[in-house]
Amino acid sequence: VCVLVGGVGGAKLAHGLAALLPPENLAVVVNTGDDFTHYGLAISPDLDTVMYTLAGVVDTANGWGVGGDTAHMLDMLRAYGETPWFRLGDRDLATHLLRTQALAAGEPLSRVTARLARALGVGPALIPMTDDPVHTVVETREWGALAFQEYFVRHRWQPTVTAIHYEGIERARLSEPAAQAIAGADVLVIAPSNPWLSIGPIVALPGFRTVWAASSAPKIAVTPIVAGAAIKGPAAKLMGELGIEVSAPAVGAIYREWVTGFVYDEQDSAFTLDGVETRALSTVMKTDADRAALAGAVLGWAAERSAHPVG
Ligand code: FO1
Repeated sequence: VCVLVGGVGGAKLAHGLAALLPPENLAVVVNTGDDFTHYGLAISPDLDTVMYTLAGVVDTANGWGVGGDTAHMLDMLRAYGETPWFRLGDRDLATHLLRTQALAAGEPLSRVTARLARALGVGPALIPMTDDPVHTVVETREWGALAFQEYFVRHRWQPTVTAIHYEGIERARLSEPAAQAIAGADVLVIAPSNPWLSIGPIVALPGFRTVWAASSAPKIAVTPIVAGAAIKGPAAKLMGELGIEVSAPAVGAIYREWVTGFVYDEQDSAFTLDGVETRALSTVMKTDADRAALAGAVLGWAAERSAHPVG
């Protein structure tokens, strides 16, 4: 199984899949458009969120960072007169130090990511969408162009978004490990991450469309919008600002060209999507059991579809 994920929401479904599958049967392809350099450190928030979640060490209250981490480094920055807006924990810092050192020595992001994940005991393959620099830029009415973390964390995704673009995407390529994971998968899953900020960069990568289209595996996306709202993060607000109806059918229409099946939440009313089967499941994951249940239901549906491939 290969699942495309962004941050916290996607990490939950990846965690559910990891609970059900032998580690060698799961590959997680992660968005790196949120990556940025902060105090000289190479930060990959979505990779770290998925890694810590699959390693069972994530801060469960936030969904990111290391559980029980301390903030002495941040305190020392303040002692120097800094006002740190991006909360880097002391344990989390080790990840950024080693990644920064490896990238500076010329090691590809996919290689250092695999090394760190293995060291933390993560079984499934943790794969960056690309080894090339891609930066999601959010155009806002109030502040102009903002780097992703400036928009998401510093401004708490409150600015009004007028456009989004992925800087560097034309010169980037889907990473080789990601291409192999997609080509080799019996089931392809798009996790309930933000379609524009998390899944968008992955599907926009040169090389993605070809390898995705070449697969005859069931391709199932899970809605990040339930009852007209996002579970977490700016997806609903963003859709409103981009003039898109804030609903599961609207997300389904965006994913239509990429998937064979679309999962919406049982709270929402049934709808059809031409050429794509839709299915109502319980998609809100509050507990680990919810995560495994949703993962199991998605895999179960894929198994049905594999038995009777449509078209
Ligand atoms: N998100 C926040 O809202 N505030 C933070 O201070 C913050 C720090 C942070 C540090 C490391 C890391 O890996 C993630 C962190 N995040 C923080 C989450 C991150 O900005 C977002 O979850 C993703 O980029 C969006 O998917």
